[in-house]
Amino acid sequence: MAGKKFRSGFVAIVGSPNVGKSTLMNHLIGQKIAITSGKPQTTRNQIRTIYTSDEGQIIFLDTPGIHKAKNKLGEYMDDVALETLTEADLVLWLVEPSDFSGEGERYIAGKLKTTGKPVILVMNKIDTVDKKDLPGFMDRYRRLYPFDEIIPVSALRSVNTDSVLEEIFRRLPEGPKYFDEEEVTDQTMRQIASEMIREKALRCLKDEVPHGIAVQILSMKERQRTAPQKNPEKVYEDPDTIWDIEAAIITEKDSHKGIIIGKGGAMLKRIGTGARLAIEEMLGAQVSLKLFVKVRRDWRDNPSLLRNLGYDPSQLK
Ligand SMILES: Nc1nc2c(ncn2[C@@H]2O[C@H](COP(=O)(O)OP(=O)(O)OP(=O)(O)O)[C@@H](O)[C@H]2O)c(=O)[nH]1
Ligand SMILES: [Mg+2]
Repeated sequence: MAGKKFRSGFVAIVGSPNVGKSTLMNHLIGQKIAITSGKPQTTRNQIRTIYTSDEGQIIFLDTPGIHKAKNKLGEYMDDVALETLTEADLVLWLVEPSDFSGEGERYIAGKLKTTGKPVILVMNKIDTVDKKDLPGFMDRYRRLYPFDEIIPVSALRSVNTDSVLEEIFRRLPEGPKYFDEEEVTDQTMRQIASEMIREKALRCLKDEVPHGIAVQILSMKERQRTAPQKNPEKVYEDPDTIWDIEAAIITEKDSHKGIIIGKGGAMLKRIGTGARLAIEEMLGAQVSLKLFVKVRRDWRDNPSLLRNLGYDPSQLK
């Protein structure tokens, strides 16, 4: 009997900010690679992750939420998302369950039309609405665009997410295994560590402060443990290694610097502890994390600072 065809391809995940793109991608690959938060504009760059099974290989391309940009960083983020469409064999367009499709949705639909790529509409967060409203919401979107498929899911509660994988595989061409199956992402440990610090800052800080921050890893080095563990009850995969990480949280305003540090340093400590635990989990080893706060006025509009922080327009095609 002939074996089943191996299918592979690139799948872009696009949509408005905060609809759950990164949550869905992490869930589908079964690992947390992209950071997530309840605040819009969490993802700032394209993040590739790789899902490999007997059936085939999917390279997911998570993107920043498409929005009305207010600064160069925002423009860069929109460009990243739109550029990603050109790389994809298939597009997952994520929306929230509602019958409201506004200006943002029409804009995205227009862009998708020009690519001519197959598009699956994923209606996420269905745990937040009454089931009986879903057919109406889906009909409304069906009229907006000729989707190949519409799939209602809840990424957070793992509802119907397997059918996303099934429907993707049904549409991918026969193809090679582009990456080794142990390979899960294109992100370096340094990038993930930096993002984990930003995630904790996003989650701990309020209002406009988190949008104006960036994280820069100043150094990240491993060394051999020489003294016994101070907290012997904690079990690390690699107990003999300690990672020393120094990172700066960049902010735009002096007033924000004060908020990030907090009373007696309490906020920075909270961000640092949360980030350290997440990085320890990722590295499977003890981490010593030193965090600083630096003010760089208008970094979000400063091309050379943007480049320095990894938001490089010249990397786009
Ligand atoms: N109730 C519910 N919340 C969800 C679901 N999926 C994601 N969320 C939440 O929605 C928020 C945004 O999730 P993200 O994954 O960061 O959204 P995103 O689309 O990647 O956002 P950007 O990167 O800012 O464009 C987080 O608080 C998630 O926990 C879901 O299925 N149900
Ligand atoms: Mg995201």
